[in-house]
Amino acid sequence: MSKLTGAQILMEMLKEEGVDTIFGYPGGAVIDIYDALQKTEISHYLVRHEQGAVHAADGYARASGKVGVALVTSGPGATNTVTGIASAYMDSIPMVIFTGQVPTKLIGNDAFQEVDIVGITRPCTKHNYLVSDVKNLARTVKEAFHIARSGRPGPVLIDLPKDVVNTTTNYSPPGEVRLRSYNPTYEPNIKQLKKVVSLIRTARKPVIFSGGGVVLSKAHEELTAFARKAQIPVTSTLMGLGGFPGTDPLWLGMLGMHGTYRANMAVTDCDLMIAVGVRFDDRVTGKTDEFANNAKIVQIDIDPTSIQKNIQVSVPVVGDCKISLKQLNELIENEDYADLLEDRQEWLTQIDEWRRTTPLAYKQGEDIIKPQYVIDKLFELTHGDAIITTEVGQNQMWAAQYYHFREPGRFITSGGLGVMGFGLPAAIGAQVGAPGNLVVDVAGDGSIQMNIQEMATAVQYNLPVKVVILNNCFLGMVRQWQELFYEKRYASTQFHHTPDFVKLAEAYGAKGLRAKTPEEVEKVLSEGLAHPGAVIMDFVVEQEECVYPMVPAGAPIKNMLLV
Ligand SMILES: Cc1ncc(C[n+]2csc(CCOP(=O)(O)OP(=O)(O)O)c2C)c(N)n1
Repeated sequence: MSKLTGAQILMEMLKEEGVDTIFGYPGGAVIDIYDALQKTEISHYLVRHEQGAVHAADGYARASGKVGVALVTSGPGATNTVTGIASAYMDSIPMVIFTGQVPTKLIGNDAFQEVDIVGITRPCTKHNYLVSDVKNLARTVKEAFHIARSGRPGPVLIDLPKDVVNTTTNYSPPGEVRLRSYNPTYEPNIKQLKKVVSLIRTARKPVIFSGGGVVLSKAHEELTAFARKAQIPVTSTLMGLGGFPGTDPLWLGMLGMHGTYRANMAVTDCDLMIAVGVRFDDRVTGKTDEFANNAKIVQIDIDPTSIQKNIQVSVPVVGDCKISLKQLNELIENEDYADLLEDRQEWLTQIDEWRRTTPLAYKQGEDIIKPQYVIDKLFELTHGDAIITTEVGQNQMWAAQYYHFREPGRFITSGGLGVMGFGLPAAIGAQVGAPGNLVVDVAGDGSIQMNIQEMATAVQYNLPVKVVILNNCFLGMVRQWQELFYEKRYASTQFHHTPDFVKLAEAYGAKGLRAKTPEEVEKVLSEGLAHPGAVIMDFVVEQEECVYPMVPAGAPIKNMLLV
């Protein structure tokens, strides 16, 4: 057993947990931690705002499959992380956030840069800790990583008072974590799965509804095999994109407020819904009384508290998505579904008809760039191989609708909280977590200005992230609501001044490009994507374009506005 300071113990534990990357921002309360960190092999990325550190850790976690780690100081450093933590919590992203804290004897005294970050983040972390004794530090770190990555993943925060970090104590690595009240169920109940198999046999109009849980548990291969074997069409949430190939004939497109016509109609009409790794968010269900109300609903999820929370289900299955789908595949392997596939033909034909009725149509004229066209071209030029992060608003929906994701970890978006300013720092994290990949942030001119300062981080670390701004001079998504539901009263959604993004890119040391006409789109994209460093591409697009289809908030999802 050796004697180490709290800061040194923290470094030992980070190594033990396999951490090689941290995103952070220093301050007085964490200066000793930074001093210890400097002496390790762990890479630290100095961001320009603590919110950026947490979104970067989020993007890193999603692109790499590892736990994202952020380190910030006390007080304002800590409060600046809250949006990022809440976003990761809503999207179930594994993350550990270390915050500095004033010395234990000053806690509660309104000391300089003191804030009760444990209290503030209690409702938006999976768990959080204030370490008040250095002897508990190693075990706390071990538990935090275990909780963050196991079961339904999520962010865990550890608050570290300055004296705890400075005090010396005996250190030996803690053993296995055992938490009495926390034992996630990974293995599904086989009887429940057998019920699912028999429901598939009797169903005439089945649908699979896949969510972020499929992406997080990397169950995409199992899901694809399952859907193909049972010939069941698949739709997904925004977070579920990439869990099933967006180019497969069984793919219905996304469900919900901006879902495709065929997905929303199929779910309204289905007689069996197999929901995997979803929580039935209101953006997806619309009016819950009319959501798949002719269907038997199966819900497979690792988190028992999300089952039955918003929607009544017939067959609950608590378990890991990947393990559950693997077992379902084994069960249906022995089923003879040949006759059943014939019965399905009518359903699949109906879906094909819906597919033809209303595709995501738009007309690219000669003068003004349509935002959808930019994403179409981006998909074409990258062959669908890029990692796409998004900001929030119309840009996010167009990215979801027109970039056809084939694999998990390729669409990184703030799904649950919907944070403008997420995309650029998340792109930085994704680029670090999946080096060698092309990473593109699809942005609006509003959102990009929320964390634009992170361009400096990208340039400092030679991270070749590409930003595609769909520049409509509006807070487009809010303007769209005002157009459709407030008789075009555009209250505070128009920007009367926008910076010159090309010059801004150059000021940060990045490359800046602009396209003003449809014929410039491909040229700018090709040049920007091929550039070896960070780039901002500013696309001056149709100002009053809307995202369609659209289901008005709270309406049944079959009530779509189509144009
Ligand atoms: C931090 C934050 N503030 C406000 C909102 C509300 N909001 C949602 S979409 C949107 C407009 C986004 O505008 P822009 O980034 O320009 O993208 P566009 O919709 O035009 O593509 C706003 C203000 C939000 N989601 N996040």
